[in-house]
Amino acid sequence: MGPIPGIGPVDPIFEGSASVSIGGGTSLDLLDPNKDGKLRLDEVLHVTNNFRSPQNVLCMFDVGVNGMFGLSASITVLGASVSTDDLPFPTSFDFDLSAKDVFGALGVGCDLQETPILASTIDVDGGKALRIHAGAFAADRLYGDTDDSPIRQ
Ligand SMILES: [Ca+2]
Repeated sequence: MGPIPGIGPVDPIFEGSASVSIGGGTSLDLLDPNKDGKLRLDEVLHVTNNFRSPQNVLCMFDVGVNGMFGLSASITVLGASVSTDDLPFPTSFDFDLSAKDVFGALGVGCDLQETPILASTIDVDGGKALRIHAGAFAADRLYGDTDDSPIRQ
């Protein structure tokens, strides 16, 4: 309030403000063990232990929800102010819950072995040969970085 002629500036008797904020979202992610952007049958077989643990298919999908709620208010009466910031408990919170968290709590093991498979044996002309999982066979590593492109400086 501005000054009143003959009296001067006057403080407001009552002043208040309040705001509420609510937000949230969902997410869906598909497990890509070697993070090459493609889901291969070998990766599905590995995650499910050759389908001996079919429940591990649940580990391939990561569904999540998150949200937040916040409340903020302040009141000033005759120069005395009270605000939600003065309260002894939080007035805002957020949460983030994923299917992996739920499955983990339920005992479904989603801790997958992520050791790269660096080489494998193959049959060649009636014998065995060692194939290094590099270059065109990099995807056979299943886990770890499969990008064999040259490092650019
Ligand atoms: Ca992949």
